[in-house]
Amino acid sequence: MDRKGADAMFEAFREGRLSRRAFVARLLAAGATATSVGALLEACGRTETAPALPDGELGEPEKELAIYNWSDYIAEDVVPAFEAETGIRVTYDTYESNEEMLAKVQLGGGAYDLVVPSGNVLPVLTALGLLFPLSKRYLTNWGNLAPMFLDPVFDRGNTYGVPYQWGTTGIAYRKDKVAEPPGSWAVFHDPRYRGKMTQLDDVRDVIGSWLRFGGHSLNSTSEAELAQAKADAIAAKPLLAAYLSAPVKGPLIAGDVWIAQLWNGDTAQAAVAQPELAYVVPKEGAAITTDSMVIPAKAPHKRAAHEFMNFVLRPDIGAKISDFSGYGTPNALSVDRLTVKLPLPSEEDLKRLEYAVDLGAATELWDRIWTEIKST
Ligand code: N2P
Repeated sequence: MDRKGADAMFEAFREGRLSRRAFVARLLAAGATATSVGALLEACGRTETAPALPDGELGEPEKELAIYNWSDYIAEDVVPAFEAETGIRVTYDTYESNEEMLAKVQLGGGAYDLVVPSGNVLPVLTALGLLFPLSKRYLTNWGNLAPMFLDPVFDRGNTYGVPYQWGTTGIAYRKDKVAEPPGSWAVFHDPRYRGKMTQLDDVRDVIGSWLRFGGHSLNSTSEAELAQAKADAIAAKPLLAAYLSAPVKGPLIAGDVWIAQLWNGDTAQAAVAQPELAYVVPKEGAAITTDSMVIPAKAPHKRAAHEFMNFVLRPDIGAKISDFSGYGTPNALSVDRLTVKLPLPSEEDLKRLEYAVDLGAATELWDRIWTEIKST
């Protein structure tokens, strides 16, 4: 192999256009030893760090794919590029909460091939037998994922999910409308901003914020702590214009809402249109979330879903998605390509951030409290 050929091959491998298997085969054919191949893989940042996944054979990719994802969570040109490259026709629907998605997946027998639950919801789907285990053989770009996103507590061995994007829950605010940056969840008790504030329409984020405000874990199952969080949420309610998730971007941009509990990425998207928007993670701490791509057990196009997952795992595609969404990429090879730099969370960041986990039997108590908060 000449120098130019070798360079092109390395580039193709790094970009994810050449599979690990093909790359290794070509290196060996060119006379490389197993040890030097290992060293090269390491140098390319594509070593296998994840535990072994199941590896079922799924045949040829189907010609269709139905994706159900959070709203405003993908760059516009990603799906058309995937369709053009693979000839797979994609239908793409969106949701605003995990609960909305869960309800559809529970009801719909095979309506969707790929959905994107948050870390705390993935175990719920698996416990209900609603997910199909990944087939690693089709995820040739798997090695691009940063180690911190592998083998998460909510999906041991990455059996079901491919990390898609990560983000935090904080406070979006209009610099031109508020006296000082709202550095505490207490701002939602501040009568100066009556009617100009919103919290997310999200059971985990709202109750979680008030738990953190009270100095507790946002995964608390203590009745006393939850009772206090409920009281704090209800005290904030008369000051709120609404419980509103991603669609709050419009009112924030227009100036109808000044302070919103919101996710970092959606805030960044709104800030493109409204430079007066800023984002803060309150001092009491907040949620960090990884959303993962998973395949429903009844999905009719499982092989096509794997094709899409592998496409997203490409460094260029991962960067494109984050550049649009404002959320972080779990792809170690995408981070450097971002136009707006969003580094992986540091140790320091992680001290104030907490992952929501599945609440198990306490889910019912949380749901009851949420219903009471919303109906008060
Ligand atoms: C995209 C919202 C996805 C973030 N609009 C929720 N974790």
